Amino acid sequence: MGILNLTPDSFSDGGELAHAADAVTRARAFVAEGATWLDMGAESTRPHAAAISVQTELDRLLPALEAVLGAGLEARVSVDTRRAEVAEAALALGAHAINDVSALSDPDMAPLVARAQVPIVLMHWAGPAPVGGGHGVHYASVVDDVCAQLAHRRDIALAAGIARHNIWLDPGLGFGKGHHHALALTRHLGAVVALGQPVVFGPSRKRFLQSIVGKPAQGCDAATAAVCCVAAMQGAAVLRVHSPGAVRDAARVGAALRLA
Ligand code: HH2
Repeated sequence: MGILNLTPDSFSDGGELAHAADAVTRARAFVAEGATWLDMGAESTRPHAAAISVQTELDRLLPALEAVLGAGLEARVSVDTRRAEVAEAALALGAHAINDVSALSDPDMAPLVARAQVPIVLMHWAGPAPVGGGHGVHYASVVDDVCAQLAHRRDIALAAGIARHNIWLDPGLGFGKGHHHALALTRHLGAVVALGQPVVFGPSRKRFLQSIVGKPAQGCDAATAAVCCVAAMQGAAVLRVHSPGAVRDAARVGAALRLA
């Protein structure tokens, strides 16, 4: 899954896709590199990102989404939003899935997705500290706690009428998790897979990788590929990354190792 951030302020690629045509160019390149999903988001979740209105999110998202959907690419498109109003507009344009980092915080999201019969990613996000932060969030065991909370969100989605196969789970690396939490969730991703839903894994260029390899975000695609291999080996279904070409072979190796 290739990330298309339509934001001026995302932590690794903010401002790169200012026009719909830029999004189409990058989407086409991602598909040529092997991406089968494109994830389009218009609100950054990095620490201290400015809060934006629904209208600003729609204004950034819809022209680019329409252009990407109309480009005839061999890929499906998910929309990264926590707002049902934005999700509804995106689904009306033809988006194929919703990626909700807040796991149904908007009460209108679950009924909307149930009616639309599309996949929704429910991501784990503990506490107020988003990407890169884990300070102040206490876990008895990060793996057990994340699994229990994801299972709970899955049950809420099921009760709202979302089909089981349309509920995808994501441990939410960086969202209320520090370095060691990210490593533990990567090493033990199989526990999330064992919940029985498709698992999305989003380590791309995140701070735990930056600190391991001592490089800024843009220098972390090889490190991203390394952890994606480990995730694929444990059965991750979708790898959400900024550089799908760098990750595709690593994911294939991981998937092959899983069968060895
Ligand atoms: N991470 C980010 C945003 N959305 N969605 C899922 N399902 N999983 C993730 O790990 C995830 C996500 C943060 O990364 P990015 O989109 O690159 O940054 P920003 O939030 O600054 O736009």
